[in-house]
Amino acid sequence: MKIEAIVLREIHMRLKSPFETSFGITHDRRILLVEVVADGISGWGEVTAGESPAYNAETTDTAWLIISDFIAPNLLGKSLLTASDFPPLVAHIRGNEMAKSGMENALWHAEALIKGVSLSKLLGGMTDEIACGVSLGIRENPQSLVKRVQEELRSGYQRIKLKIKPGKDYDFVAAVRKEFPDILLSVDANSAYNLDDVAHLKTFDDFSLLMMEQPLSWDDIYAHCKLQAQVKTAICLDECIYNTRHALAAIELKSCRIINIKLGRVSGHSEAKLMQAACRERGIPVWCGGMLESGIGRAHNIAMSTLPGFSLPGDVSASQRYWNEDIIEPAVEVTAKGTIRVPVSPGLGYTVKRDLIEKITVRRNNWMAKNATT
Ligand code: OSB
Ligand code: MG
Repeated sequence: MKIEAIVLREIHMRLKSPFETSFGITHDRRILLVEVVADGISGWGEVTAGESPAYNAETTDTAWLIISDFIAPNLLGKSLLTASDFPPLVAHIRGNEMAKSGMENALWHAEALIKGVSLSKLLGGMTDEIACGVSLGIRENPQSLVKRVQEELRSGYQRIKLKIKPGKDYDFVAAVRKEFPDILLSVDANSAYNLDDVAHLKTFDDFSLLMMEQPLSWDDIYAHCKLQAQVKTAICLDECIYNTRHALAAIELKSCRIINIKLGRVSGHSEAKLMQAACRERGIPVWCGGMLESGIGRAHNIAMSTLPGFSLPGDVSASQRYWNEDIIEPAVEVTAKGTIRVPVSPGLGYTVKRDLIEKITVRRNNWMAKNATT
């Protein structure tokens, strides 16, 4: 794959309804899309950084800078045998996983198109449909949350995850559990608690939760081992795990019993593949997290979720839960039994709506190799 051109775009998309987590409320997404042209073929990737450095250290703007100053100029004009040749090219850049992931995943998409296979197949995916759950933002009161849960269950979703924060936790989960005693239910605190809250966090053992996601500090694997030893509920790590070394440390310390893999957080498909394999070998289930992605990031998540380690329903759900109009065609749809059918056509299996993307692009950077054909 000869890298002939790279286009970095920022698009703006308004969420159908605001999404509240313990670290803030998101109304509008500022999303970076990476387009890589290799051998005349365009591959697309999405940078999943947030607008502020609240989930992790990256933001839309830091990723713009890292890609523009360090990643794109370094990649342009190079010839890669496969997308998995990309990580060594950016190994000298510390952190900035989401910036790297946007570029790496665009290369995987291009490679799948060039080879004429689906991205799922190229990655080594094994299934033709994936199990879906939803992540529900923090609500005003327990009753309105129960109503939302009811709606999502009617749509077929197989697992409900509730966002929680101090003061909006126990009563909300209790109300949902009382109404739906048998559903797969989990909670996600996005690092809103600390070890002084152990007694409080223990009370969640009442609810037979599938898991409690990232209750403690975003960078503290050790604190989670102290907590996991004292609660029955399985802890799932999200924010703490950037690479397979972190996953192995967390597993060995018994800091968690489940891991959430997000492509952006782990720097792309190559590392995600390694991580799910390492977890699978050790009997640790993984699932695919979400970052309020556009259709491009969503399609990458679907392909990744077909790898054999992904044994629990993920947070990847229908486009129409987020957007009035998604930037891929068809939009991502969920079946009545709460699954997404994995496309079998080459590449992502969805068409990128270039015209719509142009309309919502607010800035762009282009790199063109000197002797490029396109
Ligand atoms: O922790 O999983 C998270 C959204 C933004 C930042 C962090 C998280 C989330 C979600 C939403 O839970 C998942 C989605 O529906 O995309
Ligand atoms: Mg999470």
